[in-house]
Amino acid sequence: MKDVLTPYKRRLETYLSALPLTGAPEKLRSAMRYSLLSGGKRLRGCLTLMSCEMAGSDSEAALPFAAALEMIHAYSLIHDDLPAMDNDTLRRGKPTNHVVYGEAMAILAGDGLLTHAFELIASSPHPRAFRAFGEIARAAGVGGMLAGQTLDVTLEGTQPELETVQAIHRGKTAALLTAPVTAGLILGGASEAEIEAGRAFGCHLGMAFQIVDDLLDLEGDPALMGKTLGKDQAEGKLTWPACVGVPQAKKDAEAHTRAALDALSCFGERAASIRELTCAMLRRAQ
Ligand code: GRG
Repeated sequence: MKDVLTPYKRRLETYLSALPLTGAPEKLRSAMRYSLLSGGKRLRGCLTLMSCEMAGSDSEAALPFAAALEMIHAYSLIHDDLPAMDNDTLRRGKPTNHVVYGEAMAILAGDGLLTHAFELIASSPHPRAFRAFGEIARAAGVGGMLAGQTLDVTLEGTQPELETVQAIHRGKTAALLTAPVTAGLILGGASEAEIEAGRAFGCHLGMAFQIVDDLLDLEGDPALMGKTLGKDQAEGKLTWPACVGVPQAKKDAEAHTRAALDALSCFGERAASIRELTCAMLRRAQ
């Protein structure tokens, strides 16, 4: 996964570290930068750039959108780690935002990253910026990531049903892995049929990604994952393996990966890097 992501990740890291976060008081700026620049695979940002290129365009103008998706992702992780949510103290191998800056500042840092993401893309002069903006806002919003998270926190401890877990994974995870693809394709000038193929791809990729995440919580290496593992089971989280068992969950992750690859067929050779990434994501250990 590292090899295919490295050139995109490098450009993204440079762009993110140089963001001025204009107007933010020093404490808020520091808390925002702490989580934004704490590593991570940068999948959402890289997928934005790669999808723009898959549409046949240069990805430079997609950089603010890639950065915005990483900012929204960082916000979701900060809030997800809060005592009122998952109450985690370790993320990407480092103390979580609220452990370092306190709960109030962590909430503000999350809010700051979310709103600044939209400030950033609102200033893009790209002719299709507004449509890409909509894709990202819907994915992060009440019918996307927040819907999944709401089900996740309200149904914790209930009997796992596959349909419910599907809805949680689709909202909580797949939405924010689909938006980079559709936004990148829109910015790159893809056709409507290609954008819809990208949507199907992103949705299957996101499902496979979260099923693997559920499996890693059971079988992964905490040092590689950089967070406390085993909490899903202990806290009665509605996960894929809790519903269907570990062997079937592995088969389902493979099936979603195959469906994701199939959805890319209309892109031919232009999808070579994204295909490689998709296969690597199934085998990931972190
Ligand atoms: C608004 C109060 C409030 C909270 C929002 C929306 C939300 C809380 C949380 C989102 C849910 C969430 C964190 C889903 C998990 C998705 C997931 C598997 C994240 C980890 O992604 P990776 O592995 O992380 O790409 P890295 O560290 O590599 O960036």
